[in-house]
Amino acid sequence: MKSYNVAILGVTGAVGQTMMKVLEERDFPVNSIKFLASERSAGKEIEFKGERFKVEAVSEEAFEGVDIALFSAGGDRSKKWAPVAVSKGTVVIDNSSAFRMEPDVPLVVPEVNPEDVKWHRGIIANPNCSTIQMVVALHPIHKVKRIKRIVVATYQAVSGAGATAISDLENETKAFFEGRYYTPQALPHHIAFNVIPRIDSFDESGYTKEELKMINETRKIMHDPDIKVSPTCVRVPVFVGHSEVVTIETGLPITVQEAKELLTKAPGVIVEDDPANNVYPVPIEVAGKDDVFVGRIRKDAGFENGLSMWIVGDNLRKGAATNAIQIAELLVKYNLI
Ligand code: L14
Repeated sequence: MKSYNVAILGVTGAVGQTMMKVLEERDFPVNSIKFLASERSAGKEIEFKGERFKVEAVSEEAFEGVDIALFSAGGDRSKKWAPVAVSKGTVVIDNSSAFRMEPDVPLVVPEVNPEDVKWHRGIIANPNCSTIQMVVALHPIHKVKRIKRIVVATYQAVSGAGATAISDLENETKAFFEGRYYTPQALPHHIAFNVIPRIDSFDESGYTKEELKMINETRKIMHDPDIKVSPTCVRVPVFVGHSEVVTIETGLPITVQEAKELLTKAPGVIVEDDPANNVYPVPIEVAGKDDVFVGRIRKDAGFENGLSMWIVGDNLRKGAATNAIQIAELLVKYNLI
């Protein structure tokens, strides 16, 4: 079997670490691997498949001979290094928001629009975490019943905002019980025992960039510019796992039974829905898993053809690393590398 030279940029971050784990777990055909990061992290030791590696500082030469590079080092690093990697013949799968809305960059969720990888020109964008888990669950319904409108509120884990946000939640919690106050370093407010209705920065419309990503990326991935999305993105004191309250309005009538059947058959979706026995997904139990979990499926009381549900996914896995590795697997499957 053919195997590939792989690089990970941003390997020391929360998503980079998960990318490494998922490559191992899924036994991606790796011929060689290199771990790249900023000067600051260069020299750190990393273990992959029982072997020790040293993190290298990213440079132009580092991409020589690399078939696939997985990027998760933030938008600025992606803007700087993706064109360099592409000029060396590397295919970049980029987890930042830098290229997602570029018309010549496919934005791919393998359960939804796998064929879009075929028109890549060197860069394939990995969508935003909240968007990925939502479209995995909604696309199977959209295909049959045409979704006209989506109203969504997210409950997003701190790990989406990186290592410093994770330590904010830890340190604030400890400080709280010791009667001290810990000043948040990454998030705009105290997050322990709190919720914050802001993820990423605000724009002049009053929406945050995270919310605008949910609007625009959903349309691009589902190939439907007419879908209306009303998002509110909220940070909650959870370490891993984003949850979403989602209400949809469909063009064709849909029953709860039909929705459950569509979702039970859907790739990458697990229906956990037995309210009488307190069965519905919760982030602590979804963390560490690769599927998207759906529960609380019910007829919506406020829309004519309305359906409401609760969608939970591991933001570091399906929301980032797993989706990126699945894109790499598509490149192999379609013989594109
Ligand atoms: O656009 O702070 O992929 O939780 C997703 C996670 C932006 C930040 C993206 C967070 C990011 C977000």
